[in-house]
Order: sequence, then structure tokens, then C-alpha cells
Amino acid sequence: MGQLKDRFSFYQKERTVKEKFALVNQVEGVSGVEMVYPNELPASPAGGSDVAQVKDLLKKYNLRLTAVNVNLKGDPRWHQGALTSRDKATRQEAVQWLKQGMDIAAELGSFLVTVCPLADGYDYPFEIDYVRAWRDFIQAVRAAAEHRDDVRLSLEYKQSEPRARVMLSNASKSLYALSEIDRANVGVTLDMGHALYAGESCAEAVALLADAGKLFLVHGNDNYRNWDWDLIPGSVNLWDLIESTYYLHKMGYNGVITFDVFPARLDPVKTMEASLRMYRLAEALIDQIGMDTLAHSIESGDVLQTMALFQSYLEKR
Ligand SMILES: [Mn+2]
Repeated sequence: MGQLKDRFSFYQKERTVKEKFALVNQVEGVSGVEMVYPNELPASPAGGSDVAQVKDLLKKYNLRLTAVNVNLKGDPRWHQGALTSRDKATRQEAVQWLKQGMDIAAELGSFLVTVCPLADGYDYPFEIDYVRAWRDFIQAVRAAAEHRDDVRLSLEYKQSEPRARVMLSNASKSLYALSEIDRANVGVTLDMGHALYAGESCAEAVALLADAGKLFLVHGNDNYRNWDWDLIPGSVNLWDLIESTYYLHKMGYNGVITFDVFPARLDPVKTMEASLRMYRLAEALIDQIGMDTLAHSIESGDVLQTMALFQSYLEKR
């Protein structure tokens, strides 16, 4: 809802938090917002005036805060790593930001913090000591999680950007990290676009993470599996969206789906509405065919029969 930038240009207008809320309010069917700490929330401890302002805006527009997204990549202080920095004070500061995000999330009734640790990676061979970095990562996330167990901490994986290689790069490494961190309030944010360009099956990622009880948040978007383009969900890989939707239902996912899209050249309100419509379409398609019918067909192992369920449904349109 604010200004966007890539390596070449700026897009959309810069907007204050108040202006962003007014814009979100125009989106048909929206029920909540994810906000970035500290960019859209105060750098001061929870209870500050900006938190009070956000609380008022949430009330005014009848929206809920879905998650506090702690930005551990944008600020220059994280350029050499945040949770895995060689510098202990920097690592501690990164943990401190997570703790502050957790306090704000509790204060605003969200109780969920999401973080995409994109500064924690490397660009070159022999750049970092992987053993040291992974141990520091595990320890830092655990330290943040222990700050309070009433707030959940969700790790978002992505394989690159801005680092050429990000350490937390896929669903399986995320599950490994969670088992090492070993805290009940730590889970995963599944960004569908990140799964796609990591070469994963989005639906399998949903299944694995949800089966482990660790699917805390979903970010919906799409791309051509070559870069994190943050396009409208289902606009390119529609079958991945439909299959993921089936597994979100099957696994009883009752969390939030946030549209993490990048409307550089499109109207942001209409882009959000198109994203929501795409999810509703996928849900309707699954509902029309029927969860049980699909489950039985998948169980039978006859993929041609399963395909035919979709084909005959679409032929009737
Ligand atoms: Mn995302």
C-alpha cells in the first residue's frame, strides 16, 4: 500500500500509515493488515504513541493486525548479517528487534511475528563459516522465542535476494531449523512465491509444514519460478494455487493468508481484490468438486481420473 522500489525505479506514492489504512479500507473483502516493524510501527517499546495510533486505526476501519513483520534486512546495520552477524552486539540487536516486535504484536492483539531473515546469507564461496552461522541463527531465534511464549514467531524462507544465497532457503531447511530451535512458539511463514522459485511444490510445502503443526502464516503471490516477482496469486501457476488450496483445507489451516504482492504498475486496491478473487476461485473450484471426491481419487492413485475431475468441471463452464 506504500511506495515500492526495485533496482531501477520507485513505484507508487510514499504514504503515511494513516493513508495506507485509508487505502486498505477501499479493498473489498479485506479483514486485516500485516505491518512492518520498525518502518510502519514505532522503534520505541510497545505502548508508544504510534502503537496507540495504529490501535485507533485498526478500530476505526474494523481491521485486525494479522502479524508484525520484523524487517531484519533493510537497514544498513544488517548488511553483514543480522541474526548471524559475526558481531555479537549486532546479533543481540537483531534479537532485540524481534522481542520488540513480539511486544507490539501482543499489544495490538496479533500475537504473531513474522520475519524473513534475508540478510543472513552469503554471496561468495568461503565468505562465511556455515557451522558458526547456523549455530548462531538457531541460538538467536531461540533467544527471541523465549522472550514470551504467548507470541508466535514465524520464519519466512526464501532462497535469495538481497543475498545471492539466503541460509533459510526452503521448507526442509526451515523444518530442520525448527527442530534445532525446539520451541513450540516458533513456526514457518510459507510465501508461495518463495516456494515456487525454490523449485518446490507449494502444496507439498503446505502439507509438510502443516503436518508438523508449524504452518503459522501464508503469503500468497506468484512468479515464473525464476525470481520473486510477487505477482497476483494464481496468475501464472494456477494449478499450484488450486492444489495448495486443497491442502490448506485438508490440513485445517485456520491462519491468515496475506497477499504479499508488488503492484508496481497496477492499482494496489484492485490488485488486492484480484488476489482475493483468485483465492476465492480456487476455493470454489475445490468445493464444487468436493474434498472427499478429490481425496478418494488421489488415494486411488489414478491421476488421470483426478485430472478428469477438473477437466469435466471446466468443460461445463
Ligand atoms: Mn513474503
